[in-house]
This record gives sequence, C-alpha cells and structure tokens, in this order.
Amino acid sequence: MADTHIVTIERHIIEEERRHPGARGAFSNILSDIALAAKVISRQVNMAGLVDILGRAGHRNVQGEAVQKLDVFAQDVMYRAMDHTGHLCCMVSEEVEDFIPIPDKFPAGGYVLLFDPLDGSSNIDVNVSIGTIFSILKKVSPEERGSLEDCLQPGRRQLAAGYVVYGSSTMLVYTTGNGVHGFTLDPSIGEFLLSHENIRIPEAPPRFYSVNEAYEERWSPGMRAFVDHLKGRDGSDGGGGFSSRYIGSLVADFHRTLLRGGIFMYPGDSRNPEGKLRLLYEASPLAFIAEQAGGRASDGRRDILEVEPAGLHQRTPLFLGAAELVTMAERFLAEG
Ligand code: AHM
Ligand code: MG
Repeated sequence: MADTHIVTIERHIIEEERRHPGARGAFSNILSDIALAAKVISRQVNMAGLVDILGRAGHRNVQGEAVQKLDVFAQDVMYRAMDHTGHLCCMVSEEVEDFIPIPDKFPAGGYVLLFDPLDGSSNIDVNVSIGTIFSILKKVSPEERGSLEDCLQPGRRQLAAGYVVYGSSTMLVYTTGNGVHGFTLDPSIGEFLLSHENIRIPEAPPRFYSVNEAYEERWSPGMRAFVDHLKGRDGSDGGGGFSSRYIGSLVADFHRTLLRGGIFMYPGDSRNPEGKLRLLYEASPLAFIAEQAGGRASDGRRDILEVEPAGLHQRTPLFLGAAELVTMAERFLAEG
C-alpha cells in the first residue's frame, strides 16, 4: 500500500476546529452542511445534459417531479441544508433580494452565511465549469434572527470562505484563516477527500492574465496601459511573457488562478464603473482565499477585504491573484 492517508473533509474540519480552543462545533457543522449541499448540487449539475431528455424547467420529469432551473435548485438546496440547524441567524444569497432570516419555527444561532448558489449559470448549457461560493461571518447585532448590520461586515471579518467548482471533477476549496485546502469529490463513495493541502498561488511563470478584452474600448487609460504592459507592448521592464485565459465563469477562472498563478480581472469601465461582480458573496470570499494562499485581491485602489459594504448586492471591480501582479495593477490604475 502507498504510504498515504485518506483525509475526508469532515475529519479535516474537526482537526481545524481543535486549533481553536473554545470552539463548540457549530462552526464546523456549518462547513459540513455546506459540503453536503455541494454534493447534492454536484449530482444535479452532472445531470444537466439530460435535462432535454428528462424534461425542461417548468415541466415535470419522468419521475413526475417538477424540474427546476439549476440555479433555483442550488438556492433551494443551500437554504434547506441550513435553515433548521440552529447555527445561523440569517443568510444572504445572490438569488434573493433581502437577507433571509431563519424562520421562527427553527432555533437561530450565532453565524451568518452568505453565498452565490450557482455562479456562471449561463455556462451550464455548454458544459463549462460553474461554482458555488460561500462566506461565513459571526453575528454582531443583538437581533436574534439577524440584521443588515450582521450581513454588511467587511471581508476582513470572515471566519471562513470557500467555493465548490463543478468541473472535470467536483472540488471544494476552503479556508478558516489557516491556509487554503482543496478536496476532490470521490463520487463512488460520496466523500470529499483532501487532494490539495495548503495551496499557494505560484509566482513563477508561465503566467496568465484573465480578463474580458472585448470591453477594452470602455477601459480607463490605466487599465489599458496595464494590459499592454502584460503583453510586452510598452517595452518596459517586467512586461511580456504572459498568456491569456478567460473562461467567463468566475469560480473556474479563480480556481485556475489559484493553482496556476497569474491575475484575474473584472475592472470597472465607462459603462459599469463598479464592474459586474458582487462584493459580499463573490469578491470577498475569493479575496480571503487568495490572501491565505499568499496572493491579494484589490478593487484597484484598496484591499477588497477592507471595503465596508453598503448594500447586500453591491458590485465591485476585482483584481485577484498573485500579490505582485495585483499590486502592479493598482500602480497602473493610479496613473489614470
Ligand atoms: P452571473 O451572475 O450572471 O452568472 O454572472 C457572473 C459571471 C461570472 O462567473 C464571470 O466572472 C462573469 O459573469 C463574466 O462576465 P462577462 O461575460 O461580462 O465577462
Ligand atoms: Mg454570481
């Protein structure tokens, strides 16, 4: 037998908890519940290609069950995995306008869960990887079932963050502030197994930049100058030597950046000054992971983790990846 040991995500979460004397298990249970929801969503994502055969959204499938759109399904699964456990006071989801208090019939707890249940869902039909993103905060207000104050905390206060990528395999990657760890779902036993321990964003080439260049006309001069530099067009030191990658599915683009290095960018532009991506459940959790992996995340001026949120669905420009490149982007953007 090979000299390796198998670590399930449950065991990893429990061992992480032992590092925090006084932790009472609630927090670990939330992470385990997310892992369970991820398995259910993964199963359904893998079935997506069969939807045409088994029935479209709004119709009934062969078992007579109503077929839901996958993003609605994912929202439902996350909510139902979490609403009754007594660990959360409220939730925030990309799919729901207001924050979602835990219903009165269930006990409320001391944490807030923020999530994007299925990001990049327009990619489903063409078999491109999509993902779930999550962030956990501690409740800070006296309201038993949460308040806006509990949800609108800067990313620096996150206790945990992670994502699930539904790709050639399903992976769950998370941090509780003690490094970044990745788990691959073994569908034959239904367990997430530790496959990527202590992930660090590589600094060495080959290096990638990742941005939707179709919007170049709308970029600021600084943004253009930065990408020209990465292409080696300005002839200055350190430019060039890059290759480009852009999937158009945030979790997949970030996952590649985490494992292969480089920088992912969704800047503000003349049409959308705040870009497209959302601060609370897209940018902040990925920023926490990037930082724990030795990287950085910025809105072009300041660390994403320092931004004080003003709204649940607030957008932010995002520069994410290797620290040196994110800092370089800030320098170029400051010039114009
Ligand atoms: P969605 O919320 O409609 O799924 O859009 C989010 C997605 C991200 O996954 C991705 O990074 C981005 O939109 C791509 O946008 P664009 O097509 O403008 O490049
Ligand atoms: Mg999204």
